[in-house]
Amino acid sequence: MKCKAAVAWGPGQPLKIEEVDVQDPQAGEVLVRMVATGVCHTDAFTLSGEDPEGIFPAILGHEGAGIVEAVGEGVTTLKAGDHVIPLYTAECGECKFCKSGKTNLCQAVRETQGKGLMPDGTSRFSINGEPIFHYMGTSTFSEYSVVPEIALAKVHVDAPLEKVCLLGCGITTGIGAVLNTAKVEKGETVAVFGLGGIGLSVIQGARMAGADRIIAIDINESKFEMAKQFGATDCINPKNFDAPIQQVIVDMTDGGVDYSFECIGNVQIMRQALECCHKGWGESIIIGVAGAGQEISTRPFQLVTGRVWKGSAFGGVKGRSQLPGYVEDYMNGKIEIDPFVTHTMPLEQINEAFDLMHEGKSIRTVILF
Ligand code: NAD
Ligand code: AHE
Ligand code: ZN
Ligand code: ZN
Repeated sequence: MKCKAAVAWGPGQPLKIEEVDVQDPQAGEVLVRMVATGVCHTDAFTLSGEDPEGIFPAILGHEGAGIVEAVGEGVTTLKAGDHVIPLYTAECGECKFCKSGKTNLCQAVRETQGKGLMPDGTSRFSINGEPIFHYMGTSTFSEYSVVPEIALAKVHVDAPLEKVCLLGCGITTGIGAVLNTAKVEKGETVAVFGLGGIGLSVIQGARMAGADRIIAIDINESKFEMAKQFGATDCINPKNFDAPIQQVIVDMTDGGVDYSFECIGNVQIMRQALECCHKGWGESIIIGVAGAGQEISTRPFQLVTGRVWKGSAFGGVKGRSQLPGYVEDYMNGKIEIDPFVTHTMPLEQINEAFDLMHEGKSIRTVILF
């Protein structure tokens, strides 16, 4: 079949709307008609050329929701008409990682996914016979995408796909990092660096966990109002202080926070986030994604004296088994999504969504197909 997709032809170039050929789903694969997709900073990161795994030409997008159009041979858990969220972290249930009980990082299709290919080593997308690469196994910036069965979460048929698409990455990542990775407890103190879709979701998660004090940090003060709405108790701009921000936070909190979260992708801020943690027990969770060649550093003494550095991917959430519950938590009012959708637009305007993000004017733009 043919459909419309936004193609990334090369690093730093605007996406171009093209008619692409989409091959039928093969064994174990599913054809999804996309209904909506968010635009996450990671899409911009890969488009910038900073992603060591970034390959072009590709169809980006990994925060989508859609409806199963057709299934390939041997697919048993999904059928045409099912409502689904594509997962960049699959869940096969059988690999060493899935069985470990220690991680959500299923590796069943990760290797080919990182090469922009389906598990059989080929692409389902082409233009004039030339392959176009998949992205994160999801390629949601396309009217139709082919996704492995094990990388689709079946969600409640009544859930509004133009909202729950954001559970395909940003909101789940933030809430999950608090509840699964950090395991924040009632009464604890949290610092959140970066107040985009991820940081605001961390704040939402921290409030759900019952954190007492939630310190929100950003250099764009227009983000503070929404941070407060989600539960931030203090909003600070590092530019307003002479002292390093980690020192400011340590002074504000009688020795440091119990947990901090880096939601920017800046290795200098990752250091600040670690060093604002309380001696003896404070944990810092890295969520932001940093470019090729970037490395983190701190004095080892920071760790010797009990601070802990951790990372979190997709909030530690196992997509097939746990994401349907997140969707239901949205439907029953436990998770907020609507305020995150600051803009909606058709696929043709997708480059404006990237502009809004870079200008700091959006939290999430949702592309409606
Ligand atoms: P975003 O662009 O919407 O938000 C980033 C925020 O950081 C903005 O509010 C910006 O003003 C702020 N910021 C930038 N530089 C700053 C600085 N020096 N000090 C303080 N604040 C600063 O991005 P997003 O979509 O929320 O994504 C955030 C990061 O999380 C990105 O690196 C993204 O790639 C990553 N991410 C990781 C995962 C994961 O599973 N680990 C999932 C989704 C996104
Ligand atoms: N490809 C990059 C790393 C990108 C990255 O860390 N991705 C996160 C999700 S970001 C979603 O917005 C992730 O889940 N990582 C785990 C994984 O298996 O990719 C690089 O540096 O090579
Ligand atoms: Zn993302
Ligand atoms: Zn697995």
